[in-house]
Amino acid sequence: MKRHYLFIYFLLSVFQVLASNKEKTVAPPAPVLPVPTERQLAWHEMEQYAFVHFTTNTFTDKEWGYGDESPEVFNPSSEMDVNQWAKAVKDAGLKAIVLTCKHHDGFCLWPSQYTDHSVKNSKWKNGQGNVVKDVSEACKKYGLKFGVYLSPWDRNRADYGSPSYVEYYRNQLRELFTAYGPVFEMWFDGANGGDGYYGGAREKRKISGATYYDWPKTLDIVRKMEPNIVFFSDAGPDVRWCGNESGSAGPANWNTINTDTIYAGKSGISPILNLGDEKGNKWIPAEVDVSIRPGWFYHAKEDEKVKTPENLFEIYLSSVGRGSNLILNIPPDRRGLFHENDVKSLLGWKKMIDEAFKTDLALHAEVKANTYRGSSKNYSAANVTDGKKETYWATDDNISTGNLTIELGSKKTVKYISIQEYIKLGQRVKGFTVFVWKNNSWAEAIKGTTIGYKRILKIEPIETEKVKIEITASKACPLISNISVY
Ligand code: FUL
Repeated sequence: MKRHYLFIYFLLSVFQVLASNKEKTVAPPAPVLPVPTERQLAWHEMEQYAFVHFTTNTFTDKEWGYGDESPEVFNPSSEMDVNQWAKAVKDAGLKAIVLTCKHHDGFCLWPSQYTDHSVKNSKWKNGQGNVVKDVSEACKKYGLKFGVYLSPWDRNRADYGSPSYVEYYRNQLRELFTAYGPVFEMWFDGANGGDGYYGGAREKRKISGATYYDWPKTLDIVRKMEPNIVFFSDAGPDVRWCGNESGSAGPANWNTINTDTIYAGKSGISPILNLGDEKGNKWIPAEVDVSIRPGWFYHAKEDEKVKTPENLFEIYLSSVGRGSNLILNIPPDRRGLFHENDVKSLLGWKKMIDEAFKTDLALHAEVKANTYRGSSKNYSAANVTDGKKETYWATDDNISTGNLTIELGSKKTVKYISIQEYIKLGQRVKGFTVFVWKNNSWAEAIKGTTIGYKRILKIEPIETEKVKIEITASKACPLISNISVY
């Protein structure tokens, strides 16, 4: 009897060795270039964060200060509380705050040693306050990341347009990055409107955006201080603008663009930035910037124009739901607080997201694929519902289509489907269709093009027991890391 057991044990061990050898023999897919860097991957996973626009404009009721504002006008009340901002941001499920440390008017929210045009000459806290320090500390307290917006265009500086201004700008970056880090993202605004105060000159100045700032050198200085930072600007180098300020990434959204094409066609770049470029040679994903109000800065007259939770939910679907990150601006008011209406909308929005995506009906559900790479379980269908981001379903190299059927166990109401590609090895999928099981056959629910980091599809609500995702076109063998059904 004992020998019998030993023999079975022996057979099982042999089988296990053979099976594990078999897994090892199936090579992983080769990357489809370009692929994201580690810091870009970390950025993708953040999905959404807050923008905060605050400066003298808040007190002069402007969107773009001319640069001649007296620092004295910056005077939030004693109620000012950056922890209220951070708490609202955290409660809304946002992961960071990017602060306008200096907007186009040149006023600095920290007491920079390189200018008098800052909080140190404001009435606020008798010139002893420091908004940048306070916000970076509040972020740490609430477990949020901190980001810096420092407008390259400066309508206050007399030397704007000459080389000394570029040195001034770099000195300010050194100040900010040594005192208030870590900084996850640096936001370089592309606006260069021309006219301004410029130390009293009150004239129009034109610079060449491509050469004046000598960006490679500036980025190098910052990267040395903050190696993991991502740089946002119209065209990267880490993150690109989505081409509009209305809250929507492209219906097809490639994380890749070809920067040569962008600079060549400067005037018509918005569509390229919005859609990306399937043949792009650089990984530069899109960020969607939009304000919760019509303006970027607080204006009392817009108190009743705050976007509703429903508006924000639609924006979420057309940004995060299209594989972009969302940066949502919430401008503090003259008290130095997020206005009640804004906080109410934020929380209402969070509630809608929580309700819509509360239960992933596909988590650990049974999945079947019509094909999978080398018949190896390393690449099998079960990887898309195991809740792990490092596992994925893949096909053989010569196969660029395939389908995955998710069994929900019983009839469930389905409203949303979320699909994620394993982007570490490049963005691949060019076309897909979602089907639902209806009246004993497959009915098309929705069609799409790109997937990328995440694609959330809203479908006509249906009671169904299974959902099928058909990949209809892909640059190379498709790699799907996750499918969720809600
Ligand atoms: C634009 C700026 O001109 C606006 O004032 C705002 O800061 C927005 C985020 O970017 O280019």
